Amino acid sequence: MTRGRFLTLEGGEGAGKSTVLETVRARLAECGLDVVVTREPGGTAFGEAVRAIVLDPAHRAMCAESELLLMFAARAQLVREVIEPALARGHWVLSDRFTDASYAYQGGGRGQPQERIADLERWVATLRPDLTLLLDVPVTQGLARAGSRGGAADRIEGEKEDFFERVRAAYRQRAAAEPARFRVIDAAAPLDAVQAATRAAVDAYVDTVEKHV
Ligand code: Z5A
Repeated sequence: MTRGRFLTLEGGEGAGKSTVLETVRARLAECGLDVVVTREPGGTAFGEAVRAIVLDPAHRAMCAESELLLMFAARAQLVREVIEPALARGHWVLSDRFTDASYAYQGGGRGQPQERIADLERWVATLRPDLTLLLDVPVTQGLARAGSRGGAADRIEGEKEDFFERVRAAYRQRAAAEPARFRVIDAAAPLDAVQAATRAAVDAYVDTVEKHV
């Protein structure tokens, strides 16, 4: 059986990942692929419990090291319990965030050294996505969108604008360093244009995979 492929969606606050996730899932299903959708932090009972802890504003005293380790604890569980078994079954896995988010948020945002994150990656989650769609939007625009949804900000959403500027810069650096894996989507555009660009990127990737099987 052919191993499945691993696709991830990344982006800053309010970039539109949750909205576009369904577009990607639907497109893959139209291509006749079995798709498993998941998210980080989360995606397992353990990971969802970790998510509740890391996003809870009551834990404002959480230090950057604890935050980084918790992200990787949830990731280790997700890889073993969900992602690897699904890929082995030949299913395609679509995840709302993965390790790039740790480089962007804990690395760029919190200033954790890249090498420390790379060590954790080598230890618990060597798996690399086959394709990563980065929804890139200017920080003020993304924050305005996220704010318009209403509701209380979680522990990370409550960070200041300069934190999200560093997150965005880290994402863009990663995309520039790995152009074969990343597709950067202009998420500042109207939603129908973002969805069209997303579908085009997914179609092009599925075409290349089909040519090689
Ligand atoms: N995190 C971390 O720090 N380290 C890690 O390793 C990992 C995660 C894995 C939870 O992630 C938090 O965990 C996240 C990073 C951290 N913290 N933050 N901030 P999450 O993905 O669950 O949460 P999120 O980033 O806060 O997602 P979000 O705010 O829900 O953003 P989104 O999913 O990208 O946006 P959306 O809900 O699809 O869209 C926002 C609104 O904008 C909504 O009303 C849409 O209708 C609207 N929208 C979307 N696109 C458009 C366009 N193109 N035009 C106009 N309006 C639009």
